[in-house]
Amino acid sequence: MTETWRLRSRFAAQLGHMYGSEVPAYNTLVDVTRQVNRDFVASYPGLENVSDLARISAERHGAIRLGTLDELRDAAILFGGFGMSPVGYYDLRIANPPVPVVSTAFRPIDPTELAHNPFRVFTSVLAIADQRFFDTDLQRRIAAYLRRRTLFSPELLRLARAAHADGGLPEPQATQFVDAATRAFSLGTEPIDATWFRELSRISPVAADIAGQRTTHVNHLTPRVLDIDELYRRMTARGITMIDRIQGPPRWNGPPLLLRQTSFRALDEIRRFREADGSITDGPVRVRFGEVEARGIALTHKGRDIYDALIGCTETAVWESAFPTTEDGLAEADLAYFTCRREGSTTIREPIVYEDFLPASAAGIFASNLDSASESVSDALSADYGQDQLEGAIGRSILDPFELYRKQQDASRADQRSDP
Ligand code: OOG
Ligand code: NI
Repeated sequence: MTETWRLRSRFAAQLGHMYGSEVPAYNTLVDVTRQVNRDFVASYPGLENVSDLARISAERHGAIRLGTLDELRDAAILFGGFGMSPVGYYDLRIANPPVPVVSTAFRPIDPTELAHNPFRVFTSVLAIADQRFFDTDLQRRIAAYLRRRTLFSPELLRLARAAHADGGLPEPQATQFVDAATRAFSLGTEPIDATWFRELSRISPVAADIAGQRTTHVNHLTPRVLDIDELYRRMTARGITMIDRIQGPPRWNGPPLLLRQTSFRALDEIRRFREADGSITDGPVRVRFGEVEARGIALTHKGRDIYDALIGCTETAVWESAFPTTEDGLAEADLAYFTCRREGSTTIREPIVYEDFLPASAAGIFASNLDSASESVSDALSADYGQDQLEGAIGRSILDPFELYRKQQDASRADQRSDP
């Protein structure tokens, strides 16, 4: 029996292998990330207490984009087979700039499972029925196009259900499951309908990426780096043009908070198109990119409110006056989550690493990697794509990240008290 977490780490590794062959700059990014992490750990002995380098080196998040709530339901079944549950609801339609999607992230939630392999996938669904982005005629045509495609085969979903029910799969099903799941996210090779794709691209590049072709694909795969400023410098020194900034707070004189991310645009990928006259042509499509992230402490609601109020601010001094610059200070002010552990007669406090995403960075990452600047938004009434609708499609609730961190913190405190 291959246990769930082993299926998950094989899936993450195989996706990385596939993505690296599709987007070679990803391999460079992973190499540089590994070097930066090694150098960082070498210069800060004792870091193993904060997070484990082996976990960090294997750590990735992927991003995928789906067309419908039915496709989301199938994705939830697929990821369920890898022990990944939906956590967090992100409405990127109200982000700045607006993106016509709503999202959740599938990830392991149990601390032991996270320690084994924390693979997570940011999963977005096109808000087709939202009139602010798409008029009625286009909505109808997008929906008709998407109805005719199947992203995840019945056989793949059957394996996922079995893996979920049994906590893993025996061979050869385990290999079949991982292979088929990986293939479901490979870049399509069938010719793209040129007229349809170009029409959608003019209205919404995100819609073209999602609903302009018969398959989905990994949009990016993101390694975790311990010093993102250093990574940014080294990638730039290698001649790779990064987006103009690192999303998130500036580097400051305190512990890393939540998430900082940056990215570079992948090169054009040559895809085949079927023109209106039936001829096949080659053309560039440029939607995939390389992203990298640094993860810090999970903030409480109280901490997050301060963070959100400051997020546009790049002045280190402002951050340092709004937040305590030590872990002790953050803990005492109830701004961040920690677990505690007894070692001999002393209690050691450890920050809980943020495992989730941020709507502002997510929208920024979407937008910074599109050809045209932004989506056109009218002020027509918004169709609802609330959390409850996503939950209805998936058939289970979407977990609240704050609750997960709080429970983890409470559980470690309760262990302390019951320890003799
Ligand atoms: C997802 C963007 C969100 C992140 O790291 O915030 C994301 C996408 O581009 O599809 O991956
Ligand atoms: Ni990402």
